[in-house]
Amino acid sequence: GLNLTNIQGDILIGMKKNKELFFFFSIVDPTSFKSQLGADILPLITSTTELLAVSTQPNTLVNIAFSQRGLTALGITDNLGDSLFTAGQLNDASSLGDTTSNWVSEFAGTSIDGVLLLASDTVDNINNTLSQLQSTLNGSISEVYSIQGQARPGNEQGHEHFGFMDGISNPAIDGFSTPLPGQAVVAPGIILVGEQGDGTTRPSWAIDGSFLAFRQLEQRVPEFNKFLIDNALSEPNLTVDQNTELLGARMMGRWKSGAPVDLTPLVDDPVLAADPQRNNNFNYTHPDFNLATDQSHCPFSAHIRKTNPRADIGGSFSEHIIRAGIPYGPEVTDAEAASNVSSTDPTLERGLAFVAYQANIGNGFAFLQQFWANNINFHTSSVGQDPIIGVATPDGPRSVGGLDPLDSTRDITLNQDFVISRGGEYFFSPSLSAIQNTFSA
Ligand code: N7H
Repeated sequence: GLNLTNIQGDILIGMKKNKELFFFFSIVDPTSFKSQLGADILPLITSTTELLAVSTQPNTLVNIAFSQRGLTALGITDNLGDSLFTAGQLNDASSLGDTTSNWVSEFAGTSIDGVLLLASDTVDNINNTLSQLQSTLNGSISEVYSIQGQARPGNEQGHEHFGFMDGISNPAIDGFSTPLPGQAVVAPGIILVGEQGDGTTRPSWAIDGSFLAFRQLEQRVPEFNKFLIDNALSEPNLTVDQNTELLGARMMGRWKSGAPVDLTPLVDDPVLAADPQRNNNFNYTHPDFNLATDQSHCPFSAHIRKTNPRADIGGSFSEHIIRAGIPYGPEVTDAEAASNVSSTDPTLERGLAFVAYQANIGNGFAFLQQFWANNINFHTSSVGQDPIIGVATPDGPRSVGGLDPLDSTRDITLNQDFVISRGGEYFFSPSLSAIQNTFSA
């Protein structure tokens, strides 16, 4: 079995708190930082074992990860064997389809050495732990940038800013978690470096670490809502509101409740959505159904089908990630809702603080974004990009096929992108023993 006391908690099961702070830092004094990391910070790092039992969870959960720049600052010269990590995310921006003028300057700069992830039920708890860490570190690191993530309020808890329930589908790790019906099962080495299934040569200390792909993904919610209204579908037995919801559900592959359109194509089913035995138990095949041509249940371009094509590509493949993101930013204001336009006030920016773990970034997050979501010919010629996370090319607006169940040959043109990358960074989340023996030594 896996050494769960050695693996940082966020990787396999997610910290899953209502508040999470991403504190991006630069290392100012490597020598002091190293001794503080081993002596004072390491005891605060939450392992998978601690996270698994509510009774052993501290008030504030803490994880830490380092960029290549951070490794270099600490004098760690071993090659981790992941070229995208080594080069940093800014060098990957054009492959990902990003417009770097949209990047926040701190991600486009070169001073981020690492990130602290602090998660808790309250922002007060997080701030107390952060003050404690900062007084311990006594100036050996400095803040470059931070993002305060928070679950949405009330009934929207667990839903991202477009309104869809998130966090339903992640792969199960072979030998660690019992798969729910329909859940993909992957070898541990797809997520954890150095474990069975990781085909790359790594320094021995890197075992049980994982690469963390962080992305600040802005969501233009009023514009998304307006687009759904303007392009509402025309299923005969549905109301205009239901046809509006249907378009969003087909773009996502799930209803806002989380119910998969593959199982309930024309009406939402909140009971199905809430049932973990059923809400992920589909693979786009149906009896007497042509998997290669039939989009009546789920469009080929739907976000969840693009990013996890299940039986479309044979059901067993290694391009999987574990997602552990959280929304950031406030709710849509009345003024934004009335104008159908996102405010330019930076304090009103909202989106997803996206976190993906994998043992190989080029086979994980970057693969899903570049070769599946952004690729108009995946998994079938000319289906168009992922309508949620695809990116318009300079040639103009993009169109997406298969969204209209009454006419699957019809393309719907997206007048703009509703998710805008504000950049990010690639990090390595080391095991607790590596923090002790390699990062602190
Ligand atoms: Fe996506 N969303 O809320 O709209 N995502 N995602 N994602 N996503 C998923 O099944 C969303 C993004 C994946 O196993 C759901 O748990 C938003 C990126 C994968 O069937 C919802 C953004 C990448 C899955 C969203 C965003 C992915 C998935 C359904 C950006 C990778 C699992 C809930 C702002 C490159 C698919 C669920 C499966 C599911 C949303 C980004 C990947 C609702 C808003 C960048 C692999």
